[in-house]
Amino acid sequence: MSTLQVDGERLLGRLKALGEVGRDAEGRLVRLAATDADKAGRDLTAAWLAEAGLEVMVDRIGNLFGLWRPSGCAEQAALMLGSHIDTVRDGGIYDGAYGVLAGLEVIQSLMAAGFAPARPIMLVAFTNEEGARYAPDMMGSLVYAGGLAVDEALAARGEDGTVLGAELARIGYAGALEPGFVRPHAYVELHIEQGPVLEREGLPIGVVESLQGISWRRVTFTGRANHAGTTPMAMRRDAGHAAAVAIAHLRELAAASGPATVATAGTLRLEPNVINVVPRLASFTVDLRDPDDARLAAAEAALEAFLADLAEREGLSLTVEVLARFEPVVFDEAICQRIERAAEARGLAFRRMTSGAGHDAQMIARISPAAMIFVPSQGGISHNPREHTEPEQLVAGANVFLDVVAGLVSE
Ligand code: HGY
Ligand code: MN
Ligand code: MN
Ligand code: MN
Repeated sequence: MSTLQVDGERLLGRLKALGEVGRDAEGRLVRLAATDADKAGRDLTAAWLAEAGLEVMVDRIGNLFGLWRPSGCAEQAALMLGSHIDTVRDGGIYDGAYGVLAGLEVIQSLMAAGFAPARPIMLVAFTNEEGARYAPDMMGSLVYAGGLAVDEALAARGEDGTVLGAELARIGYAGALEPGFVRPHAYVELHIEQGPVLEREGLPIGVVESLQGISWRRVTFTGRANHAGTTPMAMRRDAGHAAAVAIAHLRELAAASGPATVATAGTLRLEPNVINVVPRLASFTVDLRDPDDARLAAAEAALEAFLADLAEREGLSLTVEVLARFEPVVFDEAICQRIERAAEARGLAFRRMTSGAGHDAQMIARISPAAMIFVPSQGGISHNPREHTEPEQLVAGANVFLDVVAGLVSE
């Protein structure tokens, strides 16, 4: 049994404090990437990193780093711990923030225990993991892993008409470091499950060995605005109607694809969006996911065919923009076994699992061995203010994280 322990009170206190940063007038947590709310969250996190004695750095895509490089480190390649502190609109306080703050807690607990790591430890809060303001999601880690050119990412335009690069400069987080400046020795991410499995099986720890494929599209139908009262139904070119038919079809498309396929239309915009005008334009997003890449590709093809046929039948024009496409990822078996041993040593039951949610680990797995640790989500709820994990579960996860990190920097 490990003698190392995190300071649970400090971790839970910081989670609560960061969870209060970025509340809107209705009290909703909205820390979208590169907004003033994100800046406030970054500033608080950076202050904690500095207080802990870490070297604080920012790269060109705004990834925020805290580096612990004790003198005499035999190795150069750092162990990387990470996640994100941006949130969705009206999100919970644990998604992302838990992994970043537990990473800081692990480093400070190792320092307090007089631990001498053989290699540096680099903590990172990646920019725009959620993709709620700029697509694609997991953007900061994707750029860091070389999957997206930094200048292309900085040019990303949000639905609000802003450009990421200008916003990062405005909030003071447009760093000079080239992303990817350190190739990690390994990467470990601690995260809430955001799903129902661990709670349903009464397990405190999830050993995340894989992550499903993700595909995001923006679909736009364009028809003709017309009077709601004078235009006979057969004469309409109603973009809103087509969007409704397409969104309603997603359930059938997912069912036809396979038991694990999920499909979501999370955003919808009508123009001119007036009660007595037939919509000229309808723009909505489709988020498709499946653990099997071939099945995901087949579902994407089925969606595109359905949309084209619908546009034809309705006399509408159609544009489909692919916003993100990430293949399923298999994480590092050796790190997964370390997580299992650490959970066992603390008497914590666990199971192997795949992640339904996207995470920064899926990007960093492109450049280094990576794996994740999950803790339960109450009711499987996330991306929702009711997101919750019990304090003792949060601390247990952080202690397993501590043991895995201690093991990875001991040789
Ligand atoms: O979409 C996702 O799964 C991630 O939270 N960005
Ligand atoms: Mn997350
Ligand atoms: Mn999320
Ligand atoms: Mn995520």
